[in-house]
Order: sequence, then C-alpha cells, then structure tokens
Amino acid sequence: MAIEDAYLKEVYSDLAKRNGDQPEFLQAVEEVLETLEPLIGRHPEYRQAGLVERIVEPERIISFRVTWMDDGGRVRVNRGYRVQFNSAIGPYKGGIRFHPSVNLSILKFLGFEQIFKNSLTGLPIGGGKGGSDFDPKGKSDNEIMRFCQSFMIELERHIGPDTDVPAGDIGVSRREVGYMYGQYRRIRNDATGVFTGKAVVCGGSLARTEATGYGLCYYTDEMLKADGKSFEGKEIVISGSGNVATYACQKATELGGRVIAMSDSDGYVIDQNGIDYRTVKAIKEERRERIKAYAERIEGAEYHEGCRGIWTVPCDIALPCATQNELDGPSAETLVKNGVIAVAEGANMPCSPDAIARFQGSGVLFGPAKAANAGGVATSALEMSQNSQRLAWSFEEVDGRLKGIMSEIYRTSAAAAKEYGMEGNLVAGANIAGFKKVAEAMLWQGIGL
Ligand code: NDP
Ligand code: 2IT
Repeated sequence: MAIEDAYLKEVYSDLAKRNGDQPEFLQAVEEVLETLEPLIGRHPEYRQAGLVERIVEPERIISFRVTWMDDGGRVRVNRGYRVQFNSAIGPYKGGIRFHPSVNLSILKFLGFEQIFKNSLTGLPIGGGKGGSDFDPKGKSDNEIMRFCQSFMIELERHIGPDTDVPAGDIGVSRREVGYMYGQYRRIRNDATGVFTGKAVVCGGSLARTEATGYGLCYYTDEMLKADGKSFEGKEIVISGSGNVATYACQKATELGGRVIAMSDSDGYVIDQNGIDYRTVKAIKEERRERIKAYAERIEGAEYHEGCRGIWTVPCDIALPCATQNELDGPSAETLVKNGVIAVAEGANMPCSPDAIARFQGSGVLFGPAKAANAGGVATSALEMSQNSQRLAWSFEEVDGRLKGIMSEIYRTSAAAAKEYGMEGNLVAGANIAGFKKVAEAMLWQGIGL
C-alpha cells in the first residue's frame, strides 16, 4: 500500500522532510496515513481544519538531562524525554521506556501510535510516551532507584493526574514505577496516583500486570472466532519473555493453545510440551536471568542463539511481544510457508510494513498493535478510575472489563474496515476508528489544539 490521496501525500512528504532522521516515527505515520484515504474523502472538514498536519505534530516534547551516581561513585549522565503527543480526548497517557536504543524517533512513533490505541479503548485518555537511553541491565537495585529518582526530579513538573499519567514499558515494571511514583509523591506531597502499573499496595490495580498479555489473547480469540477458529489445540510462538509475553503465554495456554517457543534479545527456547509461564516468570521477572535458563531447567527444552530464529519455528499462531521491527519480510515469508493462520502484535510495531503486507496478502489473520495490545493501557485507565474513586476493584471485575473492552475494540475496528470499504483489514479499521474520535474531538475544540 502507498499513500495515494494528494492531501495526505503532501502532509507526509512535508513531515518526512522535517523528520528525515526519524525512521521509526515516519514508518508509524505512513502506516496510518495510507489507510485514511476513504475517511478523509468523506470528511472534507478535516482537511479544512488542517487536522492531519496537526495530529502528526506532538503538542509538546520535553527533553532533559538525568544525572545519577553509580555504585562505584562515578557520575553518569543519560537523556530523558516525554513526548506529550495529543490531549484532545484526555490527559496524555502512555508508558516510559528504559532501553539504550531510546531516542526521539522511537518515542515519537510510540507516542503517535498511543494516540489511536488509547482512543480505541473508548476511555478518556490522550497519547504520550517517555523514556531514557538508560540501560537497566546489569544495574543494581540501588542504581535503578537513584536513576528513577533523578529522572523524576525533572519529569514531576510536567505530569499530574489530569495532565499526563505515565506507566511502564520496556525496562520499566512495577519496581521502576514504584521508585518514580515514590519520588513524585515526596516532591509534590500528592498521593493522587499519577502513575499506573503501581504495585497493588501502593494503589495499583489488580490485573494490570497481566492486562497486556491477557488482552492480546482476548483480542486474538475474537479475531479467530470471527473466522470460525479458536486457540484450542493450536501451536503458538511468542517472541520476548517480558511482561507482555509472559502473560500472553499464560492466557494462550488457558484458552487451549500450546506455546512452543519464547525468546529474549539473545536467543530463543523451544519446549514442545508447552512452555510453563511460571518458570518464565521466575527466570525473567523474579531473578532477571536470561531465557537460556529455561532450557537448563526444563527437561526436553532446547535453546538456540539469536532472537530472529524464533520465526523459523513452525506454528499456527505467532504473537510478536518483544520490540519494534523484530519480524521482517523474510521472517513473515517463512511463517506463511510454515502455515501460520494468525498473527497479532503484542509489542508496538513489531512487524515491518513488508511483513504486514505478506500476511495480509496470504489471507493470514492480522491484528495490529494499536488494537491488539491496547489491554494494558485500557487497564491503566481503569487504575486511574479506581484511584479517583479511592476504591479498589477485584481481579475478576477488572479482568471482566478488560475482556469487554478487547471485544469492543475488535468489533469497532472490524466495523470501521467494512464501513470504509476495506472489510477484513483490521489495520485500516483500527486506524480509521482510532483516528476519527480524536479528529472529532479536535474539531469540537477549535484550532489551537
Ligand atoms: P519488558 O521489558 O518486560 O520485556 C521486553 C522483552 O522484549 C524482553 O524479553 C526483551 O529481551 C525483549 N527485547 C527488548 N528489546 C529487544 C530487542 N531490541 N531485540 C529483541 N528482543 C528485545 O517489556 P514489555 O513486555 O513491557 O514490552 C514488550 C513490548 O510490548 C514493547 O514493544 C512494548 O512497547 C509493548 N507494550 C507493552 C505494554 C505494557 O503494558 N508493558 C503495553 C502495550 C505494549 P531482553 O531481556 O533480552 O532485553
Ligand atoms: O504501549 C503501551 O500501551 C504501554 N506501554 C502501556 C501504557 C500505559 O499507560 O499503561
């Protein structure tokens, strides 16, 4: 697919000129714009209001220095960012990523995707993303704490429960959220719960830890059911072994599938008996070891070096849950040749454009990230509601709502694709449905936002 409409083409080429050094951001924008033509065709007022050129420009970007001291007493400096992309439908909402690869291109792509994902949840949350090029791997607990506290010394003045509500992402889990939230509370003398993904004892929501992985499987289940299929008896490959991947493994297994491979950035493990998510959780979440340890601990499991090799493992369903562009065209080709029937994105933008084209062109069911992984942020919004009410809901209550939200996201996206003449194209459906709500909210609020 390519951008055909003259207005959309002009917006994109102007953006590409000004952001030539941001390939991930341009990739995310191009994927959205190439599906919007039928919507823009029916709404000339969007063009008159300059909506598309406004939506691709972040409302605000904050970039700051983070100085901290390592255990050896050496002063270290990292870069911190928050991209406050769009607040037309609610406070900026989105995770914080700590990974050496973090830069503005990555955070702008993530923030841009977040706008439409958050819109699709049906809840009042705008889009944002933040992070740092800090590498948490190999750091002591004290170093992590000092870094998080230093990061928050600057970020605290830019966020608030009705302004911008951060959460976790790669390299940021309950531990890091706890240190950042603690620092925010100390500085601001304010316990309104500005972060989501907090530990339950600090005001976090039950089921938030599980929500992205569970939500991914609820969405995938809807997609399979609409095609007369299910998880029952299927072999599943899940990349990554972090928060999203671990709970996707648990839910896919509960829904009757068998997860036969998982990975980290070093390599992947195969366990034909079905990967036990509790072992993965103990290795990665509790001990912070490498996925290789799974094969050392479980009889019959094998370890292979190199993370991309995971896509050569024949499977029925593939759930990429690690990072952007981890599944390229040749990997998609291999999956299709090996008979994959469904692919749903747990990570953000894990499939390259040619991989998506390959799946869609081969009749493989394809669930895009902004719909399929929206369960995490949706549950974050439920955490915000609980904090505002000063109440805590049960696991079943939150999980039940999450399930309802994921079914609704599937239904809304499928209906939008059909309404705009692209039936079955869930990428187009998610983009159109997510974009339309934000566009309407911006129109209501006049020019200037
Ligand atoms: P975690 O930090 O818990 O886990 C990340 C996993 O991905 C690890 O197994 C990591 O391996 C692997 N990984 C990270 N970078 C790379 C890389 N460059 N190449 C190969 N593997 C890599 O993060 P999450 O599980 O939270 O996030 C995973 C994905 O899901 C991200 O794209 C994130 O944006 C997305 N997401 C997360 C949500 C959440 O609620 N947490 C919500 C929606 C989307 P290693 O340990 O070797 O680094
Ligand atoms: O990409 C994402 O949706 C997240 N990392 C979760 C964001 C959130 O605010 O819960």
